[in-house]
Amino acid sequence: MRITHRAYLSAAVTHMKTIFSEKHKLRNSTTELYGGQLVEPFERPSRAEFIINRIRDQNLGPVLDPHDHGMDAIYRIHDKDYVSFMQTAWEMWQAENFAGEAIPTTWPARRMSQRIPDFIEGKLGYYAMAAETSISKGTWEAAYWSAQVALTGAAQCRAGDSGVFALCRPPGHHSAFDMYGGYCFLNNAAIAAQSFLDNGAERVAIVDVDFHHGNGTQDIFYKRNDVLFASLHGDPSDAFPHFLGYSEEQGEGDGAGFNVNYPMKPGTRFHEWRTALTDALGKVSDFVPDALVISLGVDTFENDPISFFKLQSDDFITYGKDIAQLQLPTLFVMEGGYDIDEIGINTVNVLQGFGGA
Ligand code: Q9C
Ligand code: ZN
Repeated sequence: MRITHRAYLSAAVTHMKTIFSEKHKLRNSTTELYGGQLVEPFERPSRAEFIINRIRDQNLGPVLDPHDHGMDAIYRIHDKDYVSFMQTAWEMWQAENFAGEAIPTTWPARRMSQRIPDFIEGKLGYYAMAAETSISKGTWEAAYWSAQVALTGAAQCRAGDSGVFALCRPPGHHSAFDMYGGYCFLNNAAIAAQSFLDNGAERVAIVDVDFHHGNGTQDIFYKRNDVLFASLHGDPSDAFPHFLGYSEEQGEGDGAGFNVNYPMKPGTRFHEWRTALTDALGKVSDFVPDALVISLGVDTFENDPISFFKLQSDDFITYGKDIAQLQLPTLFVMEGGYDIDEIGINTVNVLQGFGGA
């Protein structure tokens, strides 16, 4: 028998399951429109590799492949015509023999027609909420499996796990009913939340701790009272997605009061951020949900290359513990985080904090 001392050396064993698919690698576009140039995308395959490696090094728990839950759960959140567009956009773009990846250039702006054009350039502008996100070969397949990772995580929670990590890539929270952008194509957290409701939950809370406002998730549930959405993020006046995420956006109709935004200014440190989190978690507790979904972005980190909060690595452990205090079945769904060197440490710190490590 071979004896290894790995288990003794590892800092913590929390036995949280991770759902992960190698299919994320199919999302490997080579261009992002940034600062007037085409650069290597910040949202790149190595992000997921650093996270999964850290999970394995720390013996967080078993890593499971997703089950295929099919298209129905996706259509519960997304428009069928939008999904068809996503499935065929790269083929349509290629048919035009353009040299580069698919990037929109024209939008249905104020006082223009909202009809969906036939030509691919027009369709891209219609369905995109931002232009940094190039579509390329494999984008749809990766997005599909990312949603299946979230759905499988939700199924594990329903089966009785108190905390599960859905290592989704590409991320999802900027994607709405019929919109992509901000590196997102399908809203994994929203799809998972809806799957809880469709399998017996009466209420689900989503807390979005990614640096960016979860505009897609907010929009999807804005008029509903069965999903409480709370988001902590860079003030849209200063940060992407620029056009949603203000504190006065509190929900509409049945959803009035069930949307809560905490925009914060450049340089925000953990103490202030945690005050907002405490307030959000209090609202979650009052809502008495059957399950909690955390849109987990670690781009709040002080060294993140595209964000402006100042959280430090230990702070991620602290807020993981804060979330655990709610004692709700909790699904963590991976969103953003672009300081590749620390992304594994910061992400797993949240999960270990939650697990009591
Ligand atoms: N000057 C997620 O974190 N562009 N998406 C930012 C910064 C888009 C972030 C430009 C950022 C999208 C899932
Ligand atoms: Zn983000």
